[in-house]
Amino acid sequence: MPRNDSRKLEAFVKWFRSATPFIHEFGERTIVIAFGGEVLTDGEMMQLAHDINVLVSLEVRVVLVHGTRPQVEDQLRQHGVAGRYAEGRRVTDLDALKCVKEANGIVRMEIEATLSTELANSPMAGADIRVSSGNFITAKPYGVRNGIDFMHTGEVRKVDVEGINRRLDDHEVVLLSPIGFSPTGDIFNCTLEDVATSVAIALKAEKLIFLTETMGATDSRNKLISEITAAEAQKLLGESTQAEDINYYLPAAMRAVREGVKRAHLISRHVDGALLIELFTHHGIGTMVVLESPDKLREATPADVDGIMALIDPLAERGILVARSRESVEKEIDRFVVLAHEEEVIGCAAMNPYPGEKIAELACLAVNPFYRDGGRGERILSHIEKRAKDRNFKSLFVLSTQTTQWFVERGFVEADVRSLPAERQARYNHERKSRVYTKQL
Ligand code: 1C4
Repeated sequence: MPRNDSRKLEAFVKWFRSATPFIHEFGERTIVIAFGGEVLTDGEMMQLAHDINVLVSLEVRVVLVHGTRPQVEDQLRQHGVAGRYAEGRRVTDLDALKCVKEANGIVRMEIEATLSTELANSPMAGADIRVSSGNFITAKPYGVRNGIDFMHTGEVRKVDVEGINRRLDDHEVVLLSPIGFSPTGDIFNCTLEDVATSVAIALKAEKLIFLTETMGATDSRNKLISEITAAEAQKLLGESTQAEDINYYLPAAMRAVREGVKRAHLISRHVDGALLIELFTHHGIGTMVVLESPDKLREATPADVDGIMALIDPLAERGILVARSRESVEKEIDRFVVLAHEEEVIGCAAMNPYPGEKIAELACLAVNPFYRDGGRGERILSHIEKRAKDRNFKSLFVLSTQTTQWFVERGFVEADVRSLPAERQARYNHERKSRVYTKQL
């Protein structure tokens, strides 16, 4: 076998095994996936169907909620009806309602057709997905707001949980349109995010996933945020500019996690396989919204020594960290803090005090490679800075060979070895030639 192929196979086996915990986690759980009508107009429905097929084959209970905005716009144009929006919602008069009904019929049929594909030599071979739709959503009128009568625009009033669960128990995929019915027989045009969120909450779903135009929510430097709590997201919306659809989906995700959905995700609809990457890899691809961060920063205990060693040994081997014996870590465990992700140690650092000089050293800083670039390193650093400040230290220093820039970007300035406490100077390894950086607190 050519060497390249054997490498690819090794990577495949490694990936498949690493996905096993996620497969265990999601089997028989409910996942609600919401996507705009653009997925169909842009020809992305088949790739989404491939991912849905994988989930169904793993016995995930899948609920799909589709949008129809481009299709409704198309119907309005064809029928010469002027579309009206207020407060970010469509005002649905009787003419618009006709277009909404036609658009929903078209979209639903196209999705059902795509999910029915079973072509040999394609990922859909032998798929046999059964799709179920129905009057699962009861809606009420959005009403008259600020003098605007929204007419047939509605809001979700009730979700037929039992009806949906019966279909899911029968291993069917439930497909919902952004439409609700009233006990008086009226039809209401609802928003995709309202239907998806209400359904995810009512079903106590494991996950609510929105497929978005961009990669997800971004911070003030326009960098993707991979994980955010509902409270942080609230603050972010007040302080930053997000892509248009994120302004709808992020509040919906916040509402979902505040009302019992475990996690909500915003992931790009343009990346082939985004759904699988988000669900079956450690790092994911988009923004995950949680009620509380599963990462807990806390003082280390002797039970964390194994986790710390697993984290720092590979870095010491590469010369990034100084090698430490298990015994030395055990002995100095009360100097360490750890960042634990549901009991797994994914980050650590130690603070070595020099009380005579009122100076402290930040040492042994590491974050598990799977969890990097999510602000965790900075969180640990801030914690150590606070710890040092609380103990009346004047400054914090670090020794580093390969991470100098990271500290400079966080307010550290280069200093001379001679500025270190005498005791630390005596232990300075002149062969290693680490550079010294310091920060006033
Ligand atoms: N240089 C510059 N930037 C870097 C970087 C590096 N080596 N590594 C990551 N970054 C950037 C990323 O590109 C990203 O940039 P962006 O996209 O935000 O512009 C940003 O940092 C990510 O920051 P974050 O807050 O999300 O941080 P995390 O990724 O969660 O964690 C660590 C950052 C540096 C902690 C992480 O990359 C890591 O674990 N790296 C390997 C270990 C490491 O380098 N630790 C710091 C060692 S210096 C040693 C000891 O043993 O006591 C050596 C002592 C001696 O004598 O030499 C220390 C302190 O532990 N000293």
